[in-house]
Amino acid sequence: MSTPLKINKSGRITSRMTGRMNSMENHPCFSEKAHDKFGRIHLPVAPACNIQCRYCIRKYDCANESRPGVSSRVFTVQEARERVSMLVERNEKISVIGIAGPGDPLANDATFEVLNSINREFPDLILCLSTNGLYLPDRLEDIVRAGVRSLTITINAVLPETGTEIYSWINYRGKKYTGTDAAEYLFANQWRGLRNAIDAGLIVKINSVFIPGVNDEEIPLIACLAGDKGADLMNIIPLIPQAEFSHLQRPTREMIHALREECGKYIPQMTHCKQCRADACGTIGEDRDMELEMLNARIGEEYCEMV
Ligand code: CLF
Ligand code: SF4
Repeated sequence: MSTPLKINKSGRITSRMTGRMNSMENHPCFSEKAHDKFGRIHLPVAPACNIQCRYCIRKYDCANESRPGVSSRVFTVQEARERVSMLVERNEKISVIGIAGPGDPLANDATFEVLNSINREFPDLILCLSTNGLYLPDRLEDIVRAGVRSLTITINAVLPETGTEIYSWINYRGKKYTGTDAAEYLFANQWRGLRNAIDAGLIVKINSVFIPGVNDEEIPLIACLAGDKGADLMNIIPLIPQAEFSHLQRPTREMIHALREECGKYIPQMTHCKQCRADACGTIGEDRDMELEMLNARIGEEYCEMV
């Protein structure tokens, strides 16, 4: 069941579709026009992951690297709530609260506690999740109930054989899988989750990590399938050579540009991604240190109490 365009008697687009359009227009990642007008806060409440990508190194005490999978520390649910309350009031540009790790949001129950709580307190903020998709079919109802409006699924391959080169293992419903079994479960859930999320009215982006010599030939196929199923946007992310892929080259700008050109035939391409940290805060590319922002907010409050 796809989301119908709902138009009322006076010709106005209503309900869920208006929500979708607002979410797209005011989201700094989904809309290039919005990327310097609006900002986002990533809440690092999700340290655990349910799969192992061969390019991933997670760090929970890292101040000086700027890439996905790192954060200064992991927040408790209470800390995450406090930060949103304080920082949103001080920064009118924040339109999105996202959970993007440092692990997989759907492998951590704290994700849902935080989302439910923020949705109750700030229903106008766009809630955003980024996931590998393994648990998407299982948790979609919870995601929708928590008020999430935008979703990113990282899909790196279509063929299970390619999947074995990218993923060491997955852990699904208490069982560990490796090889093509792991890839088959993961891919089936990613595509099913994608279709269900679109049907549920979420705006959906696909992230694909461009791993030269491993999945470059499959990325256009991902673009074609995702576009065909109704995903809104694709973000081709150049590999950061590390972990088991430390011997590979990061793709050049020209390589990325050529692949985006090809994939753009099937689905709109994102070109302004900055591969953010799991605790990013502010506008894309002009991140602030969230702890420093909190300190300033507290000093400001104390000053107001004194005068
Ligand atoms: Fe964060 Fe991702 Fe939501 Fe954006 S980031 S969870 S969709 S609010 Fe954006 Fe950062 Fe690129 Fe991600 S620039 S890494 S695409
Ligand atoms: Fe790392 Fe994300 Fe892959 Fe998990 S899904 S291993 S957090 S890159």
